[in-house]
Amino acid sequence: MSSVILEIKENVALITLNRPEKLNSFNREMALAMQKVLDDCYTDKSIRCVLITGAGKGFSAGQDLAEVVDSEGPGMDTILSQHYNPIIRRIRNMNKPVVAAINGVAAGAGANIALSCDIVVAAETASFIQAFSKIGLIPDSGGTFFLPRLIGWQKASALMMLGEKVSSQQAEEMGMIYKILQGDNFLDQAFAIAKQLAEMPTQGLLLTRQALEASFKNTLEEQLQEEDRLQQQAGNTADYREGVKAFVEKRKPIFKGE
Ligand code: LHQ
Repeated sequence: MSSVILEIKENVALITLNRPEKLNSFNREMALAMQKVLDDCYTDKSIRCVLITGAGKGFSAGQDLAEVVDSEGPGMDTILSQHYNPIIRRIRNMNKPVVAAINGVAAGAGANIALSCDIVVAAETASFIQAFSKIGLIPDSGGTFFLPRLIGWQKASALMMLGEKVSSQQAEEMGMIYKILQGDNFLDQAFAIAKQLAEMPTQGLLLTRQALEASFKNTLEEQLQEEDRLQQQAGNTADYREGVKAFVEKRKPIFKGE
């Protein structure tokens, strides 16, 4: 069985991290498989939303620690540049929205891969751990970028230094994730969100991501100009024309992601 499974249905790509006996921790093979699957999602025009989840009881426990103590395993000089950074870049540059469905514990790089997604939803039993400090490492996979922006510097600093486990309820309260999906049909509910996004104007969603990213480095004046520039691009899409036309004609729009 592959360590990363890709299933495509109803224009949604469901990516399942699949080493459940190791809490879906990443070894080199799995990191490269994840990159390949993300590339496939990028190039497949029929896919309009990507949904990432984990098999079994966890989402991902981050790096497979057995691999880093193996003398044959990848060295510290390659793990980030060859394994995790390419995954984070692929998620952030994905040409469709990316949703993380956190089904259980998300630790280390597993937690930060989750936080790099556009929307993060979690099961009631999920949890998040910046586990790096406990083994003498710094948070990676974009964690030092995303976490302070999501929950503020102080909380990020404490969670990263103490390595405390955060429940999905705490994560929702502090704004680390979008929300908890209550009940036992967690993946179905997460899939429904992904399907909703897959039916929306994809280009507008991507331009929204771009505007949000730009806002962290811009002044208000620069951001107003950026919104103007991006809105003109959005206004040039076929989906915008369809959205307005459907509203005026009092019917449901049919968006094509163009
Ligand atoms: C694991 C792992 C794991 C292998 C559970 N590896 N087997 C970047 C640069 C370079 C080097 C290193 O890494 C990085 C990026 C990183 O991600 S660093 C952070 C690495 N991750 C961690 O430190 C987390 C380690 N895991 C844990 O602390 C716990 O497993 C958590 C809190 C995630 C879950 O605890 P439990 O729910 O109690 O599960 P468990 O500990 O019993 O784990 C279940 C099995 O999974 C167990 O195997 P076993 O054969 O004993 O049943 C664990 O050994 C295995 N596993 N995490 N990262």
